[in-house]
Amino acid sequence: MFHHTKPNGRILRSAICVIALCLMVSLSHAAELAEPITISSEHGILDLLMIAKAAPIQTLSSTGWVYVVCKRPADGSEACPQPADTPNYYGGTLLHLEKGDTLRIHLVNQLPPVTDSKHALEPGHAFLTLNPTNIHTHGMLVSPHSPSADDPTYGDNIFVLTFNPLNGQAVVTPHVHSAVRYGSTDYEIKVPANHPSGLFWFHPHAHGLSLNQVSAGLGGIITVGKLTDYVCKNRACSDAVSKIGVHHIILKDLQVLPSGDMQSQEDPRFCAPAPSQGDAPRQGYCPGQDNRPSGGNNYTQGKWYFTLNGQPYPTIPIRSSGGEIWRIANVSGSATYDLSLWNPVQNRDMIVQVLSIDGVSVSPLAGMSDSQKKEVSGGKFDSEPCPDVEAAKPGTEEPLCTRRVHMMPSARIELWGAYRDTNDSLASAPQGAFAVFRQNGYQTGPSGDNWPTVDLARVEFQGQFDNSIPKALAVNGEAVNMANPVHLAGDLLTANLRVAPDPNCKPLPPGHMRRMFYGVPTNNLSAFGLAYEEIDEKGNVVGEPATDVTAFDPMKPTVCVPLGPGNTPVTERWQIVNVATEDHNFHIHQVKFRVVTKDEFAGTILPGQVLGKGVMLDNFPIAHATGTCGNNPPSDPSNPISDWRSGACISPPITVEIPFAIAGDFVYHCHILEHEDGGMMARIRVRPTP
Ligand SMILES: [Cu+2]
Repeated sequence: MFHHTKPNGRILRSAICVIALCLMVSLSHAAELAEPITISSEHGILDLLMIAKAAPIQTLSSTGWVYVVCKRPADGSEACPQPADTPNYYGGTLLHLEKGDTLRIHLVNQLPPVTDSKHALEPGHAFLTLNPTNIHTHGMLVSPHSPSADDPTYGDNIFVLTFNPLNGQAVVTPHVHSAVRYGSTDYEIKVPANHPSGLFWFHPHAHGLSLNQVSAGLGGIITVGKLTDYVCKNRACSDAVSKIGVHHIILKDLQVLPSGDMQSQEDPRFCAPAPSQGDAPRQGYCPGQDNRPSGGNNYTQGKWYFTLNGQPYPTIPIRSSGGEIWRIANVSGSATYDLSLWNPVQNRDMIVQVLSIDGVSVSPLAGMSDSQKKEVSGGKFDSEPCPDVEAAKPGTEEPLCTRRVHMMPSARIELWGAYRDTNDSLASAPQGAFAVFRQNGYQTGPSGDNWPTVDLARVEFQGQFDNSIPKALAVNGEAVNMANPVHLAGDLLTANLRVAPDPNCKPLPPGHMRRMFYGVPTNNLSAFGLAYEEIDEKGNVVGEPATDVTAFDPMKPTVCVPLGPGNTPVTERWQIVNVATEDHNFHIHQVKFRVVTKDEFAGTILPGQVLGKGVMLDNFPIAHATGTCGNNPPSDPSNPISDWRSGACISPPITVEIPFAIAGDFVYHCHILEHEDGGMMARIRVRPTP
């Protein structure tokens, strides 16, 4: 849901932007997709200087906020060497780590004040205009530690804010809810030896400004280990990998106003959802529309860019005979992508193989129905059999294929695609064969947003088919290990023991579940919130039942989870219920979880036949409710939760199983950052056993 900004909403203007506008020329849209700037660890360490600042975006003729990243200068200076060709920092940097590495980040805040933040206008939130920031390593299974007497560093900890001293002194109110620092903050993040190889990302997590900072361009990706750690596990496949190309694809979007300034308080209604008949094809952006008739802003002559590594509508030539693996991350603040590879000659979306979801390689079992596969993937795609592949024996791993992927903000998915003929068989591409990598657009429910349709890239098939390429890649799935991360907990023992035990932190009784409601508070329809209750094995509420959702209270942890005996992982089941009439995106830090299928939950799946462990997620779409969900006047005692209990508001709960292995304080929230900033977040505490 989008809440209107004022029609004459203030816009970012900075000297740098004016200069950039004068100097910039529009770059060719036919540019070939470039890989992100990549910085790799050496000898087990990646020690970085990371400066968050405003910078021109030459590809988009505007200015964004970017991370300038380099290896930390030996002299301790807070400036990165300036290369002759200014790198496209907006596209996003790739940080490459190996398992067991240490990532050190000296984060410097040089951001300008934010002038269009919605939440800075709320009582007690003026400090947000100073644009404080921090950093989160999304999907990484690492400690969120706080500094201690002998270690001044932070782990993957969001309860710290770094202010730019040039922007002035913050008036600290309880809403700051974090350690307050000026200038810089040092992070040290140890990657466990048993961490999965895969694709992760990093972004700021300053509550109230997350949308602004991510939308303006602050975000990059992290890879752990090598693709060959999970692609592949047999000789035929390994031989083929060398013939397969790889691209890392960072999906970002930026709203550029008619003035040329970017808008950090992203407006989902910037463009019409789809082009009208006769409009030019939307290649890399959609044109702004005039929303004044409906009380919004006039974006005519503005452009909403949807880029790959910062490039609008690049060309992706597929030169390898084995096609390409695409490692895709949705680094948008709020946009949901519904992606496909459209073959205009065949008049359909091409089929591709799914290798990993949310940074963990998949190992689904044969014998699952297509609907079960959809369930365990969190509804991220509709699977279909991979072409020309013999059916696997039940109980063995089976490749996953699809034609469309649904990626809400923060989702990652790794795909293998190659040219295929009209039978979907791998084949040599005819001369001039191409496909369009497309955002098909998506409506996130009756009160949700209508994310626009945009063509993202032109994909040109040039490679000759090679018979040695297998019909499907044999994936060495790591998800099953992550479903019971006992080795990971062993790696993290020292970090976990730094956290003080809490005798008041009681384990959930066997068979009980925590239930989380996602919705809009009845007393504040412009906010977002969560509610909590515990249920027993029969589904009856234990203790205080949830009555209404409430916005984020950073000082009050909703849940405390003690680790198991000897600080081993402890697995809980949570029920997620969306009582809003728009989709949300459940995300929790410091863990991976699996979706428990309806059949497994109902006990119709035999023990030992647990299907879902082959897919582990860190975010998944929670589809909107239908029926009557609190659409009554506020004076009415009815609210979405009571409507859900009465059956008027229809929303089947989704059960997830979460193995907790990492101690500390962190959060779970909706990863549509407009919603997170609006309060759809809660604090969780995990404590070691004494
Ligand atoms: Cu949401």
